[in-house]
Amino acid sequence: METALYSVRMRATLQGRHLAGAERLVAGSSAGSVAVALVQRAMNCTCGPADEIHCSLEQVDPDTVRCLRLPDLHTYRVEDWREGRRAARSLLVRAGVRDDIAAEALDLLGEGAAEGGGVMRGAVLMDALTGERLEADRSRGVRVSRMDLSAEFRPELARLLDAAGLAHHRVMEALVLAGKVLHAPGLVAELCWSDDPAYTTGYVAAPHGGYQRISALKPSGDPHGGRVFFVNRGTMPMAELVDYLERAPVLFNAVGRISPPVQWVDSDD
Ligand code: WAQ
Ligand code: MG
Repeated sequence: METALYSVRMRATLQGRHLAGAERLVAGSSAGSVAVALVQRAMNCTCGPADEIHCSLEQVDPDTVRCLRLPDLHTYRVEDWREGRRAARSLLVRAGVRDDIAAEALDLLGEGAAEGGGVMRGAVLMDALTGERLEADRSRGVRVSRMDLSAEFRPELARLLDAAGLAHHRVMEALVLAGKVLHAPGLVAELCWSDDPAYTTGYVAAPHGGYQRISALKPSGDPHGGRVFFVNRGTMPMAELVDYLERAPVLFNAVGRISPPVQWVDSDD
């Protein structure tokens, strides 16, 4: 690759409370318009408008970019958020998270994982076997950035998601974020649902399971949400893992399999 790339990051707050954030990795020629679009999104936020918006652009050496393939996408339909959380718990256990730790993590996101019960700007980093929280700052958490779809691949993925009835921008963004997270060494699983009160679908991502959507992980109207990255602490120093998540540039240029939705069935395996 010969063109310069820019990491574009936006975060917006209202009275100090996290409202929205976004991260892109784009060619210099489109960095300006992408930055404007992210700032506009923060201004139009349904729970806003924000009273403080930070947008930063940083050049990234194109020779350091890894090109990767997106995970397979699955969708499980559940009756309600309670069944959704049971589904998430079993998918986390399947991925290698201890059962009681999975349950604790679900409660933690449900209550608000930041100090004082608010929504964190980034993710909780949790030991998959002890439940210990490893992130340095419990309000900021670990913020994954420097990942995106390649410019050539973006329209193709948009078409495929659209055909699958998944045109919402949240799906594409979460798929890209989970794609980067799943390539982190020592990463066992990711649990996520949005802090947007109107968006109840969430997911469990895992290296073998892929991006596993669950139609409801919280009741409609609930403003809590967040992410938990479960890690196997023996695999690599945590500082290196965090450095990969926050700094290593990754572009996706290939799609995984997109499966049609299926009903979740509880099982005891
Ligand atoms: N790095 C780490 N954590 C993040 C990041 C990031 N770049 N961005 C957001 N978070 C955390 C933060 O705590 C947010 O409060 C929380 O995740 C939720 O962020 O397939 O929209 O942007 O239908 O609200 C998932 C399902 C949607 C999509 C997730 O998350 C689908 C979503 P949001
Ligand atoms: Mg949000």
